[in-house]
Amino acid sequence: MITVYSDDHVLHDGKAELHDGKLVESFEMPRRAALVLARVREVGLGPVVPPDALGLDPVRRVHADDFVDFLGEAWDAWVAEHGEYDALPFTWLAPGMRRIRPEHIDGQLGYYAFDAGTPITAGTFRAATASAAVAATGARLIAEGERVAFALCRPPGHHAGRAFYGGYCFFNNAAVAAQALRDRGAARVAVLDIDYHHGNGTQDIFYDRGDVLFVSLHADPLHEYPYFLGHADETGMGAGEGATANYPLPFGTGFAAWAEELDHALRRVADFGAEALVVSLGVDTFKGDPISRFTLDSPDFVAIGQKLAGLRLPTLIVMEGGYAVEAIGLNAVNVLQGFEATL
Ligand code: SP5
Ligand code: ZN
Repeated sequence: MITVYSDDHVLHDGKAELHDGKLVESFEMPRRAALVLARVREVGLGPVVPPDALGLDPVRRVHADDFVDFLGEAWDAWVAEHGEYDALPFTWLAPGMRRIRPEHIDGQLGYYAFDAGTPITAGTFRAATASAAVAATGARLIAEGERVAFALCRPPGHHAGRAFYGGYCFFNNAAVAAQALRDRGAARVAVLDIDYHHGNGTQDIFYDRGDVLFVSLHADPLHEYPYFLGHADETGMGAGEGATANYPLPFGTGFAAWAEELDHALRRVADFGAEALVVSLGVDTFKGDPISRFTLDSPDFVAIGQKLAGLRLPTLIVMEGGYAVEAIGLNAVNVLQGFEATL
């Protein structure tokens, strides 16, 4: 299996996030991708290739121009106002306020962000652009005939919507890949999101589209971040009616119950008639994850890979979350090895 990877991810290195009322060290850190890459090499998964030089073209296919431009300019605007310390928003729109884009950077951060856990740093824009290119390059490999590929994206993407960022995500790598597959001729594409958290950004991007199915298994938003999307009654709108499916699950969900829901989700993907599959792979469903409350164990990730391969679709696996850093390489690559063993 080919892995697409860029060293540029290290340029995004947030210092802190607001967590339980305190500013704590960011859970999302460069070591995550380094350890996944190290495990890819350790098991001899296959070649590791750099992304194509794509710039922002694949990003602009799924994100609003003003949002992309904002991320490109935010760091300089922030530094001019406050100096070289990570940019975090402190205020947001409440209902009844007006969605007019502020001219001050502090207001713009609240306008485009939806949490206080996603710092913008000096290299964030370059890292996020490279991460999206990793996903788009993976999509090209699939479109050119690879049965499966791994996009080792960092920063992750599934919380980033058409015109918002948050949840450690800036550009939506999985959405970029799904759109790239559409643009390269796949009539119908499915995105299956198995990160612990709901992929609210991906759902936002494809909610009114019938050509891209979004299916997600995640902790129930009544109890877990991102709280305001991911309920079972969200099924799409307009041309996209019926092309979104959410499977919210309770705290404490273990592999047996989780896998049963995965089987339902896989059936949805098969019934949709997708020509290609994008998997948003978060391994924050792991029992040792510091911010999550499912109890999957490392060998379970092999079984997940086997189940994914059972769809027999050209598949791009895109890295999302996973914060038990010492186990992230084992868990993520277990999925890839399980997939490959089933080919
Ligand atoms: C890509 C991805 O996995 N993003 C996740 C972002 C989660 N950020 C907020 C986490 C809040 C966790 N709250 C746990 C409360 C424990 N006391
Ligand atoms: Zn997550």
